[in-house]
Amino acid sequence: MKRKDLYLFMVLVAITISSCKKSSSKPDINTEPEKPVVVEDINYKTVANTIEISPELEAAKFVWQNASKKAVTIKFKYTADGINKEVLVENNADAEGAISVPIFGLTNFTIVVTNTGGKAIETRLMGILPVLKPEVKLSKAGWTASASSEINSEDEELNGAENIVDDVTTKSITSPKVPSFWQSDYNLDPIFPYPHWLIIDLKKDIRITKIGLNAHTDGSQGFTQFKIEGSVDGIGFTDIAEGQKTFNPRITTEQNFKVSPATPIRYVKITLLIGSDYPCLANFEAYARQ
Ligand SMILES: [Ca+2]
Repeated sequence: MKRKDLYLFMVLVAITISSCKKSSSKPDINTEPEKPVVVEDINYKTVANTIEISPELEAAKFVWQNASKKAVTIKFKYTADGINKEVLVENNADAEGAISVPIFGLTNFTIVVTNTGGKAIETRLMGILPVLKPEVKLSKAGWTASASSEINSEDEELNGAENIVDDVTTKSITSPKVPSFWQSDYNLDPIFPYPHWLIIDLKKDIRITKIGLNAHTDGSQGFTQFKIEGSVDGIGFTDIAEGQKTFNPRITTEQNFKVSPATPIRYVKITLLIGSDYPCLANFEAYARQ
């Protein structure tokens, strides 16, 4: 064999051996030993199956049975006042357990049960409307109100914002035949523009459920569209009535609007969006469950 041929022969042999090596290599085998399966006591499931919910006055009551008295941990997760909350019953071995969770409206709970120290969980979903206190009209004693503008001069008329938080029967000092009312400033030129607003200070945080508004006796001096906002500090306001509302300025009896603030609030803001050039409002009321 010539040197060149010998060289080619050697290369071919090398390639063959190399490819043989590859084809004969064994596949990887996972030799890690299997972890032993720990079967958890099913007491957490047994307890979860006994949980019952019932309504109480501004609360949800939960009861459960734990005949074995082996400790369980139960988590009640829910949302209230727009905040995710959790009530934890830890390491509980009561044969008959019970807990009341304060709520103020329809509430959905996610209940998670584990053996104390265990890893397996059992979940239950339950919703309930608590027993609610009766809705009552609040006393306005001490309440104050301010406005984006007002007519409040002895030389003209006394139609300041405070006239919406006096008693609904109180007459206007400068127009004694009609109930007292607020009016936006009509002296500016051009006229003071929309939106106009009124802020009522309830002086303490209240979970109000409804407001009432009475129009001024002159239906041509009113507004038709407005929005209702609430605040805890008088600075940051958020919608509490799901958007724009319609008001009839020709109805002097109380017109009611449901509100649902995420938390108890101290300030209510009425923002007038559409209406006559210098609108009036005679009265404001608020309601809560007490
Ligand atoms: Ca009034």
